[in-house]
Amino acid sequence: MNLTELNRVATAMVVSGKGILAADESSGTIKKRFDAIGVESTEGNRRDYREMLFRSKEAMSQYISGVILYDETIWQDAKDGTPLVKLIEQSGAIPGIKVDEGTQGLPMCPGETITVGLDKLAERLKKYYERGARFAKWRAVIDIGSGIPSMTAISVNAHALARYAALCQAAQIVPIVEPEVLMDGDHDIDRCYEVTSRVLNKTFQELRVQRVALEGMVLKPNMAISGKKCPKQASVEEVAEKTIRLLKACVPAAVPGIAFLSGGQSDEEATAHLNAMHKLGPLPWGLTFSYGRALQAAPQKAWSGRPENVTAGQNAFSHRARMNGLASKGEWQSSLEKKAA
Ligand code: 5MM
Repeated sequence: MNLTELNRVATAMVVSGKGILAADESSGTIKKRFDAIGVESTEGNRRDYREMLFRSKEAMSQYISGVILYDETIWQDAKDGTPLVKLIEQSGAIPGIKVDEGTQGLPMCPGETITVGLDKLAERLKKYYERGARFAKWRAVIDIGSGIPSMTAISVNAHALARYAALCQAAQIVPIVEPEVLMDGDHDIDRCYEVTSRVLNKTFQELRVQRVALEGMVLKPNMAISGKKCPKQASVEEVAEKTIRLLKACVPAAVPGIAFLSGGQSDEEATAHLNAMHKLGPLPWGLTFSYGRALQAAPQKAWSGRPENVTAGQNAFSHRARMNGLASKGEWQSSLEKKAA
């Protein structure tokens, strides 16, 4: 393992002014997104959509540091025969790959899941590296509800995240470690804080036990935020203050960067929260976005599967990428959104 190189890639992934495009929707998830805009989820349509994003010159060259791909996408070619991975590289962004294989019910723990995909992972990583991937992603899912999460779910998911991260580093691939505490319930921000704190502490404990080099990884956490169904929604300032307090308490400064998931926040909320956190600096790590829905909802709607809408889709993507790029420096203002509308 070349730790200097892993650290170089991890640092580039979280460089100020840029962030990561999470375009790694599995076939089931992209179908849901396409259903919402009335587009059939065929292999060709999935390729055309992602090619549109990766050919968005402004977004990709100025605001996107890396792209997380799904297995199907990393092997796909653009319409003109150029591998999609090459389009990403040519834009200056780093290609990455989601390597988990989704979740399964966790035995003895009703309502909880374990993320799977460790079998043959070393072999898969080797092929992904040869294809151009320089980082990977694995997402653990922790739900908050009555009596959950159990320590069992937190513990086994942290163990799997660390197993994955160690395998990635051995294959010279930077692991994005994503322990997502879902924001689906009616819990308040303090409950999210408490659960996320337990999850992060356990995750870093496992990472240390399994000798993962913290300098060669990126953390992808949720923010400390109210559950979607909570009657009392925390303000932007409260989310920012509690998230930074939480991360400072749990994430060692040796980690080069943190790139948030959006988790179901609206586009503008996700941007406003990241921006507000940067007002609380200086921070010990790079802090940016690794959004899926909060970057793609607008371009998906603008595109709607029509070739004549490609430019509109690219403009919508470039706008969101620029807004989040500014937020990653604390330079975003809501008036910039209104001007664009
Ligand atoms: C883009 O969505 C990713 C893939 O999800 P599935 O494996 O469930 O299809 C997802 O892991 C994503 O990378 C993160 O959750 C962040 O995306 P959001 O939409 O929460 O910003």
